[in-house]
Amino acid sequence: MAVLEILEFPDPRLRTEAKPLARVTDTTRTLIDDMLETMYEAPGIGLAATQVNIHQRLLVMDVSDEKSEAMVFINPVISVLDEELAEYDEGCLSVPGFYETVCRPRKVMVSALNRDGEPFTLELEGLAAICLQHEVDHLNGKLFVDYISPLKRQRIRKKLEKDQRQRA
Ligand code: QAP
Ligand code: CO
Repeated sequence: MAVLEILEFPDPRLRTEAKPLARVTDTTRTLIDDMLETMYEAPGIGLAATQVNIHQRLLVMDVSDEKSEAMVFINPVISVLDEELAEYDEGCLSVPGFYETVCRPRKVMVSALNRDGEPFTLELEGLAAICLQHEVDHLNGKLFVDYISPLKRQRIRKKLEKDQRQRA
């Protein structure tokens, strides 16, 4: 297992649209295990392959308190079950140190493949529904900062660019 490097906003590679996986292989499962280790180590509740510069439609999350309920979604497809929106102060491992309120549908259905390549369908609400939508956005090259004001986004960009320069 390995902890992978996480891309940070405004890295243009975060804007890449991920491609569906044609099949789920041992290589996929190694990537899943590395992504879970990377997420738990951060620590975070969700991580999309895009964030570790792998442009495949794959994400992991664990919204449980005990951090004992790893979920894996390969080629996920979301449909909205309830148009009612829920507000949440979202963060992102690719936007470290910043949290902003985002509104998203509160209840969704997701169809995906599991780590064995078998299809499943699940209804999610609460934090799991929010997190899943946030992670699927990553696979489409979208970030939570795209939902906030351009002024706030610019402020975040400047601060992270400065942090990244100081580290380099
Ligand atoms: C996405 O985000 C999410 O700024 C997952 O300094 C978050 O795991 C979806 C993290 C909230 C819905 C609601 C963020 C860790 C982790 C930071 C994360 C940080 C350290 C974010
Ligand atoms: Co994120």
